[in-house]
Amino acid sequence: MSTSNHAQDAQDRYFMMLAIEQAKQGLYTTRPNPAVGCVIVQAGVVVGQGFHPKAGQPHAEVFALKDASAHAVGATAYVTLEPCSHTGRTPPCALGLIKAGVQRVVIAGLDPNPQVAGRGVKLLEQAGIDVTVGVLTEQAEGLNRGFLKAMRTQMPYVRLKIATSLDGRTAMATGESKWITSTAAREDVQKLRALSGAIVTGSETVITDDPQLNVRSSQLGVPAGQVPAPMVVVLDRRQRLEHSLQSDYQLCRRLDTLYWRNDDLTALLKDLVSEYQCYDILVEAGASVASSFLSQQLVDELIVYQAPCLLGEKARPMVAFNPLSLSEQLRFKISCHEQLGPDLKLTLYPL
Ligand code: AOF
Ligand code: ZN
Repeated sequence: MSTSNHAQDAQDRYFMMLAIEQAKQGLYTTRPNPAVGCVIVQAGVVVGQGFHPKAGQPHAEVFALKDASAHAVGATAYVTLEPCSHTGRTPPCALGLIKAGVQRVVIAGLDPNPQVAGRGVKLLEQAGIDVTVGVLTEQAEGLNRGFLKAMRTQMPYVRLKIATSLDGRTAMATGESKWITSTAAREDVQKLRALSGAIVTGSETVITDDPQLNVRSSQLGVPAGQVPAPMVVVLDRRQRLEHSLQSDYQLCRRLDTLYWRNDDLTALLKDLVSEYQCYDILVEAGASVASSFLSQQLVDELIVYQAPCLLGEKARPMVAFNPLSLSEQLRFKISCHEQLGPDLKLTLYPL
C-alpha cells in the first residue's frame, strides 16, 4: 500500500538525517577518507550510532554495531555511504553488518572508490539483506565533495575563496589588506581550510602577505590539533621564491610545502589527487592566480566574503581578466548567502 510506503520513506529520511549528523562529527578529521555516519534502528528506536573519526581508525558501521551490540539482530542500518567491501586499514563493513544479523540496510549513495563501487551492496544482497540505496543522497554527498569527485574523475574539488570590499577590491594599491573582512568571516575561512587537503597560493601572496595558511579555529567543534594539516602549494612559475628559501618566511620552513614551478594547473590538480591524496583544494591567492583557475574552468565553488566598505578604483581588483564583451563574462549561480558579523558570505557555482 502506498501509504505505508510513504510512511517508510519518511522514516528512512529521518534516520538518514541522524546518520548524516553523525557523519558531520568527522567532517574535519577523516581526510583523505570520507566522513561517514551510521545509525542502527530496531522497531523505530535508535539502538546504535557511530561515525568514522579518522583514517586508520574503524569505520562508522563498526562503532554503530558495537554501540547496538545484540540489538543489531533484525535491525535496520542507515549508512551515509555504501558499506565497504574491501579489507583496507580495517575489515569490510558489509561483512560486519552481515555478521551482526542486520536485516535491512539503507544507504544514501554508492561509494565510487573502485575498491568498493557496488560490491558492498552486492555482498549484503547475497546474504539476503534488504538494501535500499538513494535516501538523502544530495545531503550526504555534500559532506564529501572532494572524495567523491576525486574517486569519480581523478580531479579534486576546487574551492576558490576571495575576500573583497563592496567594490570588489582585495587590497589597497600598496598591498595593504589586513583587514578588510571581519574576524567572523576570517574564522569561517578556517573551516574551509580544515576541509582541505591542500591550500594553493601564489608567490606574490607569500611575498606580500606572509600568510600562515594553517588551521587554527576554535569553532570547528574539534580541537584544531586533530585536523590533519593541509599541505601548502605555492605557485611560483617565475621562481621568485628561490632566493627567499633561506630567508625566514614561515611558509618556507614548513616541511609540507610544495613549490609548483610550471604553468599547468590541471597537471598540478591531478598530481595532488594521485600523489598526495588531496581531494579538496582551497585556492587562497591574489587576482592573477584566482583568474587562472577561473578562466581555465578549474573552480568548482567560489566563496566570496564581502565587507561593506569601498576601497576605491586604485585598490586591487579581485580578478585580473578582461572579457572583451558581455558574452565573455563568467557567470555564477548563488547557492547560499549568509551574513557573518558585518560581512556577507556568498557561495557560488560557476555556470
Ligand atoms: C565505510 N564506512 O565509515 C568509511 C568508508 O583505508 P580504510 O580501510 O579506512 O578504507 C578507506 C575507504 O573506505 C575509503 O576510501 C572509502 O572508500 C571507504 N570509507 N567506508 O564502509 C566508513 N569511512
Ligand atoms: Zn567500511
